[in-house]
Amino acid sequence: MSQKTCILVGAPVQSGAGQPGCVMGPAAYRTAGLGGALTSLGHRVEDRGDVAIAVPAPMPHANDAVENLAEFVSWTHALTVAAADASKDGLPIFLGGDHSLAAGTVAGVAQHAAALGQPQFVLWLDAHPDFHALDSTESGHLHGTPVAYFTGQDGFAPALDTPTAPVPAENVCMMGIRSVDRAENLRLAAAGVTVHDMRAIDEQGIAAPLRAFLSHVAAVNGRLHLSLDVDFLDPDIAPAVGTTVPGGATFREAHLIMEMLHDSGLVTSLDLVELNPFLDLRGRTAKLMVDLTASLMGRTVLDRKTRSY
Ligand code: B3U
Ligand code: MN
Ligand code: MN
Repeated sequence: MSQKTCILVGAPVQSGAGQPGCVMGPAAYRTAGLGGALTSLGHRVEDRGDVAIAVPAPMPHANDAVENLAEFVSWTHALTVAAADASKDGLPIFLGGDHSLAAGTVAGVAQHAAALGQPQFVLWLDAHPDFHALDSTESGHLHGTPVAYFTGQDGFAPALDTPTAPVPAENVCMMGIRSVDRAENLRLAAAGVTVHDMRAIDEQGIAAPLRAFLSHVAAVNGRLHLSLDVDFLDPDIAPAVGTTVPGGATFREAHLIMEMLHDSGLVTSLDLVELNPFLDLRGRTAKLMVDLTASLMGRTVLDRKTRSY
C-alpha cells in the first residue's frame, strides 16, 4: 500500500452493546497513538473528530427484546453519510464504538463503491457473525445485527430502509467465528456468506483462506472494507471487550492477516470496533489494536531488501 490519506472518524456508539464503555473507544485509540503511528509510516492523517447524533425519541419494536432501536437508526443514518463522504477523500478509519456502527459505515462505503462502479467486499473478523435481524435477536443488543442490515436482508423495515447499495452476501468473508446463535446459523446458510470458523482456521491456518478471498477481490477489481471486532482476538491478549469468547485469534495470526492485507493493497476502509476501555488492562488492548492497524498500513519487521518472503 502506498502513502494514503487516512481519515479518522470517531463513532462513540454504545447503544448496540449490552454494557457501557464503548463510548470511550475513540478517545482510547487517540490516546494509544493511532494518529502518530500512521504518520510515522508516511501516511497523511486527517482527524474529523467524533460523529454525534441528537437524542432521538424512543422507537418501540414488536420484538420486545430490542434495545435502543431509535439510537441505532440515528447512528446508521449519520454514519452512512459520514462514511460515504470520507471515502471520497481517503481511507476512512472508523474508531468505535460497538459493532452496530458497521450498519452505517459499510452502507456508506458501499454507496461510494457503487458510484465508482466497483464491487464492495467485506472481511469480517469477529467471534460472532452479527447476522441477526431486528425480529430474530434474542439479546436485543443491536451490535448483533449489522451484517444482516448492510447485506440487505429482511427484518429491518419499517425502522430502516434497505441500504441504497447493499453488499451482496457472497461478497462477505468472515473469519474467527466461534459463537453463533441458532437463528444466525439458519440465515447464514441461506444467504451465502463465506464463514471460516475457528475450526477451519485450526485446520487450514489463516493464510490459505485469506489468500483465496483476496485473489478473488483483486480479480474483480473490488474495494475491501475490513471490520475488526476486538473479540476476534483471544481474550488473553485483548481483554477489553464486553463479549469475550475463548479460543480467539493469536497475536501472530492477527498480525499476519494485517500484513497480508497490506501487501494486497486492497483495503479501502476500516472499522475498529467493540473496544471497551473501561475493561482494559493498562491500555494493552487499545495498543494492540493500534499496532494491528499499523501492520495493516505498512509496518514491517524487516526492510524489503532483508526479507526472505
Ligand atoms: N449473537 C449474540 C452475541 C453477540 C453478537 N455480537 C456480539 N455478541 N458482540 C447476540 O447478542 O446477538
Ligand atoms: Mn461484532
Ligand atoms: Mn463479536
